[in-house]
Amino acid sequence: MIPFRFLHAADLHVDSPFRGLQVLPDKLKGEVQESTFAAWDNLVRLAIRAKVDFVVISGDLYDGRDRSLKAQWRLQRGMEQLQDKQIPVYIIHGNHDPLHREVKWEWPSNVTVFPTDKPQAVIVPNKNASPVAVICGMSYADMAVYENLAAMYPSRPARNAVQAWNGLSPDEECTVYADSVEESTHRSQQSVAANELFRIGLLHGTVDGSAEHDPYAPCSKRELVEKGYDYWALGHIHKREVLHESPYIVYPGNTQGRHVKETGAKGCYLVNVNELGDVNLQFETLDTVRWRQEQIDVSGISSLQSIMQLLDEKMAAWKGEEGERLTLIRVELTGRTPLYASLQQESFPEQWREAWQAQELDHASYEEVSGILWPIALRISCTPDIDIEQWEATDSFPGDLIRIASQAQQHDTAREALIQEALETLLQQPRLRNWLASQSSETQEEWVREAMLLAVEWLQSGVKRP
Ligand SMILES: [Mn+2]
Repeated sequence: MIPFRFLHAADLHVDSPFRGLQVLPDKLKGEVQESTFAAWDNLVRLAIRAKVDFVVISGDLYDGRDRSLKAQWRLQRGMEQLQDKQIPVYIIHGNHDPLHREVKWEWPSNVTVFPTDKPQAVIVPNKNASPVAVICGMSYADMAVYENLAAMYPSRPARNAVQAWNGLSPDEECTVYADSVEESTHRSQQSVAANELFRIGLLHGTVDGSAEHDPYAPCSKRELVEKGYDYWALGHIHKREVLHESPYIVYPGNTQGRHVKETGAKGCYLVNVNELGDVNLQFETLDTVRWRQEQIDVSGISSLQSIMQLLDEKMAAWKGEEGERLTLIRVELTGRTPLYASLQQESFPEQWREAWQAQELDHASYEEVSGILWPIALRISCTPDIDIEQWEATDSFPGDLIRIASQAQQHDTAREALIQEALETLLQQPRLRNWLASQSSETQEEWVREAMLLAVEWLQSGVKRP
């Protein structure tokens, strides 16, 4: 086998709208909105710098079914830069950017888009025009695909493609992309054997189900292992994961995080294949804006000032870790604390957040946003410094309160009655009434719990401990 290297990326979601970040100052908002484009530019630069033989992209290049012109134009520009360096790109489309009838976009000749009706195989040459791999892929035609597409992939992609390459007609189970075979005359003169080719499957879909994601193109890991490919280049799940080695089954994750649940470094894999067909994976970051979620345990801390100080120390340390990249962070305070009521009452989260934000903007120069660590939220998930179980067992007013609250948490009718009674005056307002009706029972349970904790803590300051 001839050694070669390629980039495997997926889920670029170029031109993601980043709704819900309207509250950001303009210069940060601009950086965030540009980030999916910038990650693409970084991918193109990396491919050129690493001198890869080709690039594969496993779906969701665009964020929306109706690709914006701006997104198409930026992708086009990158593809042209890759073309200048003779780097081919192999693409499938996914659930966010299906290849529907209205899509009319002419890519430069280095780009191969796999069709929607059935999988196709393409023989891929390295920089010296020697065939090194066969890639098999297929695109979505619709936004929701519930069929098992993997089942349609041929189990002998190399043999089929090689037959076509060598001028023989391929088996029925898979069509071969004719362009790659015919376009270059010096290539078609080489004869090639199937066992010399590295087999890559491009698939956008869900392996072994996952409650968090739309179950598009579901299949099992076992099924992929048994198909007889060397590398499954997957897309769809935005969290990077190597599901299997030998054969490799890989989700590279998205190239740029798009909200606070998509935390940590984002990028793609640089895949090196040696003469024995052994695979070496190297993760390369591409993101320009990073998301982070952190927890701080404040139990044992006795003043708001000390909590402030601890927050500042932690933030400074995280800022150091992130370096030059704009980072958006959500911080959560946890632990049992006597400051519970103060943290709830004194709009502590808003005050701290605003103070830190002002300081970050102060340090940033006019258009420069590098190195900013921007708190988007400070969430208080602490519990008061009281022993709920001990109180609950007592014949006291706090004991009664805890028992009523736990009844209301467990039983829908009891909770509704309690909330109706407590919010009677507010419920005169039709809009508030509608809003209340739209809240989930989990949210309402949380209200009851928080109200109970707060009330018991207030009472405790005036009542003797049991
Ligand atoms: Mn996606």
